[in-house]
Amino acid sequence: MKPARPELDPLYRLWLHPSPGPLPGASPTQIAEAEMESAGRRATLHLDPSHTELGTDGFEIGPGDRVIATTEKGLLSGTYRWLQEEAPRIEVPRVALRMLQHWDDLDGFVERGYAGRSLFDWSTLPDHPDPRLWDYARACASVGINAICPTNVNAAAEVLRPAFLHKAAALADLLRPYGIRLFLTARFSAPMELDGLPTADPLDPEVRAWWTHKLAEIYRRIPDFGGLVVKANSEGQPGPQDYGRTHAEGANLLAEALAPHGGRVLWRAFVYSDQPSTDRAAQAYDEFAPLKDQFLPQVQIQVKYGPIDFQPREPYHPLFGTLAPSQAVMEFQITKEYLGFSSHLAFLASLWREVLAAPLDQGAVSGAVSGIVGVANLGDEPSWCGSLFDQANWFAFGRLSWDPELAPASIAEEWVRLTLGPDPNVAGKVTEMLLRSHEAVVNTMTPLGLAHLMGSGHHYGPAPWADDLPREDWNPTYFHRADREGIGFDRTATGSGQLLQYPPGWQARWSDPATIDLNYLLWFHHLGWDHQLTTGRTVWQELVHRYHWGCREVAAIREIWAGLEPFLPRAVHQPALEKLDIQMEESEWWRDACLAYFGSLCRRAWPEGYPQPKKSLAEYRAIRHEGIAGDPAR
Ligand code: GCW
Repeated sequence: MKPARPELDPLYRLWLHPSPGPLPGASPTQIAEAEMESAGRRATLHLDPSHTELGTDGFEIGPGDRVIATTEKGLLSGTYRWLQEEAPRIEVPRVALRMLQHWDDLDGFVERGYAGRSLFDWSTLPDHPDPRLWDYARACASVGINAICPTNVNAAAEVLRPAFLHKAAALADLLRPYGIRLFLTARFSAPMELDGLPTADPLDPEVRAWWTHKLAEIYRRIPDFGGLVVKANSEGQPGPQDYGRTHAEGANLLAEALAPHGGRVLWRAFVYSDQPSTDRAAQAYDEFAPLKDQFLPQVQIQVKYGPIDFQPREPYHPLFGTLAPSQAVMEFQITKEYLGFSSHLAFLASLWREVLAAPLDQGAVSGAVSGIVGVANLGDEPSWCGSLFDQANWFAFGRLSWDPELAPASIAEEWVRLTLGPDPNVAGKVTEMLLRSHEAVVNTMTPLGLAHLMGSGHHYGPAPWADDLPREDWNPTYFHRADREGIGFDRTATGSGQLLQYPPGWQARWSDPATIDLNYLLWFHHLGWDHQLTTGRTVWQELVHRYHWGCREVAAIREIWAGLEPFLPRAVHQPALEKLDIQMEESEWWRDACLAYFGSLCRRAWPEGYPQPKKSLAEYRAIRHEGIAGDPAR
């Protein structure tokens, strides 16, 4: 059920001034005027094509409240930014493609969604778009997002049917004046499913002709269509390997069909073999690195930030910096599938900056990373994101994809000021909460470089003991490799060798357990429980310490928020406090369940000063959950 009047909820407004509402048919300049009108402030807008240094998306905010840009789209971006911060400056995006991808099924279910059902109600399109879509477009545009894909990468072939394209064209028309281009997901077997072709083999002439015609049809309806997003030969999706062809042959099939129209294909590199024999973290690199010279220029390879799967912390994916001359796009997950859904506070700019550091170090975000995409955390709940603090992640995603050098602290400060106001009693404290939050979540779930300890399938809650899934590399036990003697995944040269996929400088940083940043310790190394760390504790003691530290942090963050009650409207303060209460409970559950389990394996003395788990391991193992939000096995 859709909330009747979501706009009446105080969280609906996001970081923005009041909305001017739907503006069908308005030009970007008219939208900018309407936005200023509704904010009650006015700048003068100057379209000046001679300012080529601003590109098509950038702008200058000049003294005397002047916004200057070479395009209307640039003027609108500049207006939104001027409304956020008036100080004179020039802003030009560092990354060309800044895209939200929704994992929304056509029936409204949001895969890994924790904020209700899809914002895209296709039954009302093309004629009666939900007025909320204009507010969605302005929120995206206000943080520099310039592309969206509203359909799930686990794609339905129906997305490419004429009747659906007619609806999609209406959405593209609505988004266009906001400077946002529409992409769609393509199911690789669509020629067979939609038109009965006997094959989807990328080298088959009939298949090639099918895609050529399909793309021509799309561009007739949507002249500025962005392109296609494809998940192929990954987790059961069809793809070129079904016909003995490579990912490059598959991607190039679509690239050729898109080329005459100027579109692009975002081809995902989230692949792992059906018969796991090698380290799962190594597989995407093994598959894609040898193909790097074979992709057509219209292909952008979309790579998750880390080599496994959106874990609370991962080292950056070694495909970044490796794929040239092909282009890489970095994929973030704004929805917190592995970071506590919408009930935990985890400000993700901290995580994203960590994984952007390597490409930034190489001095070339635009070379190593030609685009940044984020899996949206949006749904039809009045708060859009499921909670106040998850709004900060949507904001941070936009800001960081515009400028990957921005410091998490400045993004946090900006969001807090725009969302909660400048009250000095509030601003600094909430900024501090955001900045401490990611590390807290990492430590309550997967400290010391552990990964993928979540409950199977729905990924809710801890299940480090789970070992019964059909694939070895879906099981937490595969990832942590703990037994009586030790814990961790040896990815060094003596182990899986995955570390050798990184450039020498990073190998040096991570190859020695004595010098590695402890945050990546058990990601790359398998160590005995009694191995001594630089902290003065053994591996076992450090694990206990970090789980407890994480929970203390969550408690401290909750306390800060509780203390802000007098300064914030109840309707804003109370729901967020309730979420923090859930986080507190779940963090303790995570800590105690994981320590009960690891403790049962290692059988070492319980470190002094740390309370033992509240329940027995058997009790934690007996906890079952069904009907969890966002679970595709619903
Ligand atoms: O993280 C995993 C999710 C799947 C998702 C997949 C992917 C869309 O559990 O739900 O499928 O990643 O990124 O393709």
